[in-house]
Amino acid sequence: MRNDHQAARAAAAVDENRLWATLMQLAEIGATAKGGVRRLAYSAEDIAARKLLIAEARDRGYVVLGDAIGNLFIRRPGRRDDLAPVMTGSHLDSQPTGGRFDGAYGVIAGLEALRALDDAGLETLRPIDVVAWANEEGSRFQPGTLGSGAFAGIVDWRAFAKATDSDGTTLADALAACLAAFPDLRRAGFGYPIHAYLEAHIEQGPILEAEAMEVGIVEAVQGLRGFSIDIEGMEAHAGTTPERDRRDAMTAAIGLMGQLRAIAADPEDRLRFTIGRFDLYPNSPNTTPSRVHFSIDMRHPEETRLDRLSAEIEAIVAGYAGPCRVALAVDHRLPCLTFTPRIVDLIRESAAESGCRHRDIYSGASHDAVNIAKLCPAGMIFVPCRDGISHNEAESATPEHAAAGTRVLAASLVKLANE
Ligand code: HGY
Ligand code: MN
Ligand code: MN
Ligand code: MN
Repeated sequence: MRNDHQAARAAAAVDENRLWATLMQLAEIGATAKGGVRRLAYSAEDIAARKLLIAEARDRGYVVLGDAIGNLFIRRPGRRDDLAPVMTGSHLDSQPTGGRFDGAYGVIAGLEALRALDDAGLETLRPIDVVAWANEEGSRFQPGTLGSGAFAGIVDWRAFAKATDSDGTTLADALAACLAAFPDLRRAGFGYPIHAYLEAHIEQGPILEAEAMEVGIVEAVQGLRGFSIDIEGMEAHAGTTPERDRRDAMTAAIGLMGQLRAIAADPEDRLRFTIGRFDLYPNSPNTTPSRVHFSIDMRHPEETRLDRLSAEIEAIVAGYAGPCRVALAVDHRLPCLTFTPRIVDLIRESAAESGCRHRDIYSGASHDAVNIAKLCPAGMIFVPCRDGISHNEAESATPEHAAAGTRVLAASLVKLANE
C-alpha cells in the first residue's frame, strides 16, 4: 500500500503547465517554419537540446552522466544508490521533417516525473535515471536506435563510425563534436544494471485518438528490418550510348524496385514496406547514372514473415543478371517484441488508479525500449497524437494527454523504484 500511496502522490504532483512549458522550450530548438523540428543526431540542435536538459537537471541537483556514443543520463538519487536504478526516457534527435513530440515527449515526461517526486517530497529506495538515447531516428546516420543498441550490447557502434551523412560528415566526427561540447560529463559505461525500463511516447498512429483514449499500455512492438541496396554502373553519354553498351544504374534500380514492390504486396495490409532514401549519381539529365543507393524499411508483427521476405529480397538481388553490380546490406534489425507482462500489468494498474481512459495497444513504430528490453523488464506508455500523424512537422499532442501519460509514468516509476 505504501508504494501505491506514494505512487498516487507522485502522479498528483505532475505539473501539466510545467511539463508543457519545457516541451515547448525544447520544441524551439531546431524549430521549423511549418511548426515541426529538425534536430538531427549530434547536430548543433541536438547539442543545444542536451544543454537544455542538463541545465534543468543541474538546477535540481540531479547527477548528469554521458557515455561514449552520446547517450545522456540524468540520475535522481534514491536511499540506496548501490541498487540498480529504474530508468525511463526516449530520444531528443528527430527526423529531418520531424515533429515536436516524437522522442522529446518521453525524455521530458521522465524529467517531469522526477520534478513531481521532488515536489511531493518523495524519496525512493532506488535511484531513477532519465535517459536521452543517441541517434534513435537513424535519419542522419544509419542504423537507428544506435545509442540504445550500443548500451544494450546489441550493436558495436564503431562498425558504423565511418558512415557518412548527406554532407559527407562521418558518424565518428559528428559524435566527437557532440562529446566535445560536454567535456565535464562524468562517463557512464555501456550496459550498467537497470532494474526496469519504461518509455513514454506518442502513439504515432490513430487508434488512441479515434477511441478518445488518454493513455495506451503498450503490449508489443512489431519487428523491423532495414536494408540498403547499392548499384554500380557506368556514366555514359545519354545521346550516343546504345542500350547494349550501357551499364545504367537507374535502369537496374527500376527493375529491382518493381520486383521488390511485387513481393511487398500484402492483402492483409499488415506489412509496412518503405523505400525512403534514394540517391543517384551523378544526377545529370544527360549522363547515364553510374550509382544508385536506396533504402528499404520493412516491418511486420510476425518474425517468420520478416524472415521470409528478407530471404526473398536477398534472392531478388542475387538473381539480378544485368550489366551493373548490385550489393545488398542489412543495416538495421529490431525483433518483434512483447513487453514484460509484469511491467505491462503495473502500467495498466497505474493507469486505472489515475482514472484516465486507457487501453492496451500495440506499437507499429520501433523504439529504444526494444533494445533495452534485452537487459531488463520493460514497458511503454503511449499518448495520442492528432490524426496519428508523426515523422511530419504537423505532429501534434495536447497538454492534457501529455500530463495524463506523465502521471501514469510517475506512478509506475515510484512503484518500481521502491521494489
Ligand atoms: O522509425 C521508427 O519507428 C521510430 O519512430 N524512429
Ligand atoms: Mn521515437
Ligand atoms: Mn521517430
Ligand atoms: Mn524511440
